[in-house]
Amino acid sequence: MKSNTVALRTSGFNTFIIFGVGVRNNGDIMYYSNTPGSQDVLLTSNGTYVGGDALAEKVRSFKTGNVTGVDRLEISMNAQNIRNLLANPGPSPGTTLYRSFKALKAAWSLDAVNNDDESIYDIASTVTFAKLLGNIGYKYTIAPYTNINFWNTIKAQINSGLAEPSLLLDRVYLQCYDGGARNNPSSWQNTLGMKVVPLLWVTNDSKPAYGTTAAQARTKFTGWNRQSTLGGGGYWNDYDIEKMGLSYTQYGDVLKSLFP
Ligand SMILES: *[C@@H]1O[C@H](CO)[C@@H](O)[C@H](O)[C@H]1NC(C)=O
Ligand SMILES: *[C@@H]1O[C@H](CO)[C@@H](O)[C@H](O)[C@H]1NC(C)=O
Ligand SMILES: CC(=O)N[C@H]1CO[C@H](CO)[C@@H](O)[C@@H]1O
Repeated sequence: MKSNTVALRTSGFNTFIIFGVGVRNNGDIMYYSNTPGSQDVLLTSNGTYVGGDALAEKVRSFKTGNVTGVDRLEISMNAQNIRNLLANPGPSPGTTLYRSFKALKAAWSLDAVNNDDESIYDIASTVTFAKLLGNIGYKYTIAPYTNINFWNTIKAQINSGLAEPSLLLDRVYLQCYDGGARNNPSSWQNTLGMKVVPLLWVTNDSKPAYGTTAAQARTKFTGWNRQSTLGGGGYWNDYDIEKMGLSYTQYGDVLKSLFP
């Protein structure tokens, strides 16, 4: 909500994951601010977009602004309320849940929904929800830090019967910081049978020990990419880049040069 959108879209990145939205117990979607200086915004109400034109314009500008490298926008969410809503009233196109995601996709010109479940891990509802999103036209991605068996199971079920380039679960972003600091992208790639995109945390004052300068990120991505070819690389998160006075261009250049 507060980010420098021009710097973001002109610094070499091709995908943004907007963190984080959540589904309320009635199926409405909320955009949680997570940062000082902005407030939660209700994005959909009873299946209609109510997040405002200014915010929609801002999000759409990532892909449409004059000079941009961005061709993919994702929203990131957890699994709160999904199991209950899929049990009642269910996954049909008439439900508020379905209509909410359809309305938000149109308003924000979204390409994918990212599942950042870090606690619920319910296989059946996760797979059903991914397929619901696929019916609306979204791609589905995950951002695990642990529990590889869960992710491998849902990946197999979500992509069952599908092949490149039509995979529904088409990207894996792997947290390689904080709880996922010991993750090795190569071993996740072996288990999942698909490429992963490791994420590093930029220099920050929240958990400084996990901070990574652009130069350190280059070293890490290079080492992993040598072990087995990665699907790309990425960072958590843009708020820290601005707060810490870091350079989008420096972090973006690392990705452009290693993953052209
Ligand atoms: C919610 O939307 C549906 C479909 O447009 C409509 O039939 C219903 O009246 C709405 N409910 C409320 C409380 O506005
Ligand atoms: C787009 O941006 C470039 C570089 O800043 C500028 O030269 C050009 O005039 C702009 N085009 C439009 C249509 O605004
Ligand atoms: C690796 C790194 O740059 N970590 C930084 C994270 O943020 C804190 C606070 O500014 C720095 O002290 C660390 O050096």
